Amino acid sequence: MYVRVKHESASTQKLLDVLTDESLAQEVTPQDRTLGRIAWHITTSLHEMMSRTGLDFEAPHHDTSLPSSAQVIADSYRNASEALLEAIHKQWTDESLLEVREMYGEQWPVGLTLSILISHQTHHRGQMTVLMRQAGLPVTGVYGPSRDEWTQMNIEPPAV
Ligand code: NI
Repeated sequence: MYVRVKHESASTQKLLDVLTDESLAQEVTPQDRTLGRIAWHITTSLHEMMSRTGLDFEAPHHDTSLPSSAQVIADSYRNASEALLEAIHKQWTDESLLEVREMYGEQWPVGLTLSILISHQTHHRGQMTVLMRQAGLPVTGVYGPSRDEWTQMNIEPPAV
């Protein structure tokens, strides 16, 4: 599970590292979250969800206002996920994953919360990659190569 969280953090970081300040305003409709808002939501979700399990680590809280700098968002995510991984390593054992905590009015084992954190991040990362395409940014692969990466490998991307 620890390795999985680490891999997911690295995939998210690769996307956050290519955001530009201008791209943060990219939106799909005016009613929906901008690219910057989604990136910040992913970042603050680490502490918002995991602190409910009792895990103690330093990271931006969910009510922290949206930074206007893409670099600040990327660095905040890097620091938050490093702090999260260190806290898991130091504060939990395999048995901790089976302990049940009150989460959003329900009873969830800690391992389930961790799994939902990952799914939640994957969901929003998918939204980010579409907005990143619309903003003209390069997209990195997550579970396989992106179109850009096929091209870098001198392989014809799969037919659309
Ligand atoms: Ni969400």
